[in-house]
Amino acid sequence: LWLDYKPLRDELSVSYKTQLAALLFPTTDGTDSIAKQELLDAFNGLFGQVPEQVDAIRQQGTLVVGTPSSLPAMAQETVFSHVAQMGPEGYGIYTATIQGKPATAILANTSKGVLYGAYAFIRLLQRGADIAKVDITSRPKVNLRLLNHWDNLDRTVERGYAGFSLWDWHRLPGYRDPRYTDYARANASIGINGTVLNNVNANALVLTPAYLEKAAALADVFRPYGIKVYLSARFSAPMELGGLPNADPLDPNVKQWWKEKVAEIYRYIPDFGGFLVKANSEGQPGPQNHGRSHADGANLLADALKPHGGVVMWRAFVYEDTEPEDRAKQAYNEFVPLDGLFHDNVIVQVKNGPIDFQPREPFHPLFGAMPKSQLMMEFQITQEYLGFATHLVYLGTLFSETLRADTYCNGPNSSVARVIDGSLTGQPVTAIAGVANTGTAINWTGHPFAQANWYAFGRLAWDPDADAGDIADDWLRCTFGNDGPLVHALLPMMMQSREAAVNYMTPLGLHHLMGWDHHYGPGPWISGKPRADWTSVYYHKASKDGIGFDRTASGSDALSQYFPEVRALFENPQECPEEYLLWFHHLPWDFQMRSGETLWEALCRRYYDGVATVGRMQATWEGQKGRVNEAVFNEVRDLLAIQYQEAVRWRDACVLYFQQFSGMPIPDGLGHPE
Ligand code: GCW
Repeated sequence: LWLDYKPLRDELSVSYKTQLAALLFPTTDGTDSIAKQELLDAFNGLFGQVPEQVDAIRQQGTLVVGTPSSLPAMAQETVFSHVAQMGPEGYGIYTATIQGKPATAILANTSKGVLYGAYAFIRLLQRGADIAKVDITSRPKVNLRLLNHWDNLDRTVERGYAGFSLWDWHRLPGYRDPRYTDYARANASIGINGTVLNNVNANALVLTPAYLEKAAALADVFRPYGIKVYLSARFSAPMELGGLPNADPLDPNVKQWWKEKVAEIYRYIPDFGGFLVKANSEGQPGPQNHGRSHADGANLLADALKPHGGVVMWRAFVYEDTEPEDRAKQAYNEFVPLDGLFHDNVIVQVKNGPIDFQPREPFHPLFGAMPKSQLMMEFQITQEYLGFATHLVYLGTLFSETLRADTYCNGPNSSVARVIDGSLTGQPVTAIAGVANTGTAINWTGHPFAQANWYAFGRLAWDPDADAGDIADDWLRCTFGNDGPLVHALLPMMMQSREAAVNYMTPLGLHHLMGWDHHYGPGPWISGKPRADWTSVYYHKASKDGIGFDRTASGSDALSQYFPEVRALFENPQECPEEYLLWFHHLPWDFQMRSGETLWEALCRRYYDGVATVGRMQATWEGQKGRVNEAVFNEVRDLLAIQYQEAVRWRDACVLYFQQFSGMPIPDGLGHPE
């Protein structure tokens, strides 16, 4: 992963050897010890020197690491005044004078902060930064930064493309695979502090003692890395496990069952984080089965967790059993009326967009629309709709696009990031989750570049305003060594990759064109399934008269769920940003685009551009031969070749399918179908 401490250039090594000759780092617990070992390993790998461990600052080249309580003799020094701004997880890295001598310091309030600071410092070294003048104070803007594993108890992973589940339930709790430690280390290095172990399509068995004991073993491994364990709870568990006749959230026996179950969980896992729940969605049981609301259901579990300090993450990814009028409206319709009814340890977990992790969606209208409730973000790191672990698609840009989108819920500058980090609403619990892309694959994520998506998620969870390009730059340097020309070539490739995928799959705001059920290749022709909203024709609505989903007042009016400024942005097809055009509008094939092209021409051009970009990505990668490990080079080269073929297939399938309605020729000069 990005923690491969490859030797740096000689000049850098020489200066780091002098600047970091000694280490003053009194350890107080397991977390501190991990931080110290990580620093020693990194120094050894990066510049081949293990610092002398000292208990007083020397004249030159001392790195001081700790907290006011682990370094009491220094706590009055000026540099320690920064600690007040760091909170429980933040850290600072400074070039400072301590006890009258020059030093470098990594400071925090807690050993967890020290661990994060150590990883941040290592990152500086991996980048070859000048550490003679460092002044960094950083604290996470979001409290709970979680991975959601859609891992089943039989080790299959729903929408997982990187092998089987990392959790070897069969051999747990007795055998603790060293990979659990590696997993924790990787997550801690990017600030992830929680993990939901099992699939939201939950098996109630995970709540039985046999599995709780196994989950507790994982929690023990993760704890010193600052990572808490959470579980997905099946709402009907009181019936399945407890033999109760129903799971009605207002039934005293059901309440009692959850209360006891939660107390039992905390006996196994004293710092258990809480539950994630998918209820009344895609066939999962929930409070509506008993005539109750999502708020009743969430509060039932929240009340049971409350005395122990746990939270409930209640998903807003719901859609009705009946045929929807527009699925994009369902979550908002069901949840907005419940605003203010959720107890204070409930967070409503909202997907980034209103449909389902498509290559591009506008932000979900729930962000900003429930000011009296706590809302959190759910991104999908695993590439369910973005070419699995076969296509190279950097998602930092996708995540960032949503986080930066302005909801206007409090006037301008009310970005989605400001909603979920609590700065607009003041919500005390803030959280962000990413559906994990990890598995037993030897490189963790299947595609070597899919590691960057895990990495980018963690970094953006810590700081939703961070720049996706800077993050990719860090990832490249940490992963492939601090190789300037390589970064110069690969950074633009990564930054264009998501737009390329949008273009060869679903350009101009199209969505849900993928093949039935597997969600991999193209399937714009998909129709006649059990639900209309599980088809493609429902979403693109292509016919002789045009293409696109009218979500304005003349159509489903989903647009009215947004604040007026956002509505104004999208309402008029002449002004609507082209990336969202067919998301909100149904337009004739000869509609005039701002470029002067017809809609049909623009659509074709995007499809052809998408393919051409993948061709350029292949050429860029070829240029890195000899600069990256040969096995990784070959794997990425071969995967890009598959991606190219499949981009062609997406393009040709979609263009030819839509052409039967447009009846227009493929414009000249776009290239030829292969
Ligand atoms: O994206 C869809 C997936 C389902 C998933 C569901 C959800 C876990 O196709 O596999 O189920 O969303 O998010 O609940």
